[in-house]
Amino acid sequence: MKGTITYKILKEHLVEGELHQGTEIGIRIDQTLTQDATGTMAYLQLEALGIDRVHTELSVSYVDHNTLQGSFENADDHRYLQSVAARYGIYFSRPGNGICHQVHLERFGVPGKTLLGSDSHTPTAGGLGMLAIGAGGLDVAVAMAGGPFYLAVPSVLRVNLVETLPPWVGAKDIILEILRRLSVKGGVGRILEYSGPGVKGLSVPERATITNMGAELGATSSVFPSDEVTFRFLKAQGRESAWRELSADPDAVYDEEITIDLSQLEPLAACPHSPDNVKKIKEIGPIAVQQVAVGSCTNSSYQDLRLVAEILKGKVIHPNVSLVISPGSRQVLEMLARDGTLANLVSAGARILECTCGPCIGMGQAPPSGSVSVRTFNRNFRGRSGTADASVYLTGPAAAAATALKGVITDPRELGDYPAIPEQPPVIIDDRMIIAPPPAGEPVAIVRGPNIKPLPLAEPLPDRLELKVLLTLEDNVTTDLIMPAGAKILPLRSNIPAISEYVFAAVDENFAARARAAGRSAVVGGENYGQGSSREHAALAPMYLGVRAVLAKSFARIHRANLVNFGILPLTFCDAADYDRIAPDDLLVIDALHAQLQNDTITVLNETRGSEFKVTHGLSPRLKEIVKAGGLLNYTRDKQ
Ligand code: MIC
Ligand code: SF4
Repeated sequence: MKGTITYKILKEHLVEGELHQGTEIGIRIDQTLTQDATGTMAYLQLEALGIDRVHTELSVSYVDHNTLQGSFENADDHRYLQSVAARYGIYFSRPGNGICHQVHLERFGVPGKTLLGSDSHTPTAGGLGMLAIGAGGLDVAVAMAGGPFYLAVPSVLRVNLVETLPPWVGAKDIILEILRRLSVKGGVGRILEYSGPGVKGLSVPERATITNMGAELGATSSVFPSDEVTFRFLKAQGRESAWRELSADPDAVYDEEITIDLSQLEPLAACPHSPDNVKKIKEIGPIAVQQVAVGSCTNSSYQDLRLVAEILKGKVIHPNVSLVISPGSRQVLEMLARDGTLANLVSAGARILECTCGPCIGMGQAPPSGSVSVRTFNRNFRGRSGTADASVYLTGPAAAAATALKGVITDPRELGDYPAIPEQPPVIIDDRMIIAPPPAGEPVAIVRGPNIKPLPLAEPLPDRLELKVLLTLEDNVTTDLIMPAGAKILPLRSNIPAISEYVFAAVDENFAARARAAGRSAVVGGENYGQGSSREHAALAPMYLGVRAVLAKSFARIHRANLVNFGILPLTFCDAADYDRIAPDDLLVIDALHAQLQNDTITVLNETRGSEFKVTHGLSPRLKEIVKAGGLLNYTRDKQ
């Protein structure tokens, strides 16, 4: 990876280990971000770490997910987050100010710096040339406390962009094409580094659409060079002093390479229920649509919404379609409002929502039963919209607007000539909805609502485990399946006992009761177990219910790290065929576990079937100690 942007940034931040692919390194984290749905846990953990003030160059706490206030919980959490931010020296982006990734891009991102965020789409800032990584809240808390972030050195995949995009084809189509080629697990263990002559034609928000959805590939991160386009973006934001040039050396060594000829791309859509189920829109056919949603951290920039408005201008949406728009930030919304674009959207029939994640995480606007929803978002997992039997298609903003007009999934090229988009007005810079922390030493009281319950800790890892198998699951299990989100469950994010009742609820509504009855238990999965969100609740809540091991064919990076952080063993089958030889209710026994952890493989006895099989743990010496201690908090506390 010598000479790549990835290598340069990792090298500048290396504090432990060596840069050899696959080995564990520790890097210094310059900036952190959290959002409210993961933030309450992250800050409870930060409090437990017992520091006085954050050690990062910059830490920002955003409120953008849990913004419907149907009851007191979310509002209480916002107040807790505001007070804890002031207490520890963290900037607080108030509810309404925007989606964390969009605001971070606009106001805080710096090329060449490292950013760790408790949200899987943190790599959005890679569009600015940052090395931005998503992680569990506990890892982010440790980074805020000045600790390194540990990761296995990824391989670097060069994505060579050549030629230019045709009219009506956008950045979303580029990343959908990559998802089509590589699949939702194609990025695991990799950083995607963009280069080639096609890069300069992409604006920073377009680049950010692409790096954002690197999360859907399972990639550790995605990064663009920092060039003149980056400079112009930062200058427009009044932040040109943050710019530095960053590009790969001409003789940079990449581990792999793919080339995308932009001129050959067509409008694409990810079909239900996976972001890699990508087809050309013209081949999907005119399926009737009941909802179109524009926004999310993928496609909610001024540029995206302006395009939608130009397409809708003077027209009105189809009578069977509800069009909802959630702008990415207050900056975007204010610009749209001041230049009249907002009026065009409203007049076309758009329902304007807050500048938040909103429908993307099922926080309102669940589509009707059995309906089709076309969204400019990044995830279309079954049930995530809040409607179990809805079918969600992911497209770019042009296709979404065309679909809203026609009432059926529409290739935007059917609209004729691409609209003339006027020059973007000057960016409105107003940070008054971002509250800077008071100077160090000023007393701040932390305000805790009754929904905030203490953090449960796991017991240290016993030497003998008897585990009842609760579920055997397919490939690509998402964290949305393990720990669902949505308007009803998200307000319980600060209350593990309450939220744990919903673990795997879509698979088995008695899961929590069965887990409690089993005492210690295990879950079995296929490939890429735990893809998607960084929510550590998908590890923490099962741990609270007694799950002590997950056996799978392979794991998604962030979820695997979260399992270890909460004392759950992530075990990989040595022979994938053993997956077929386990059934729910089997009793698995692991003897002399501590000694076995010293070896590469562990022998598991399936007592129910009288058979034995082998698994690997792949844990570094540090991770072994963490899992033995019953998680990272115990481990850190024991070391103090
Ligand atoms: C998501 O898109 O699934 C989320 C909600 O932003 C999550 C974080 C969470 O579950 O709070 C993510 O992507 O990490
Ligand atoms: Fe929010 Fe959706 Fe982005 Fe997650 S993917 S941060 S829920 S907008």
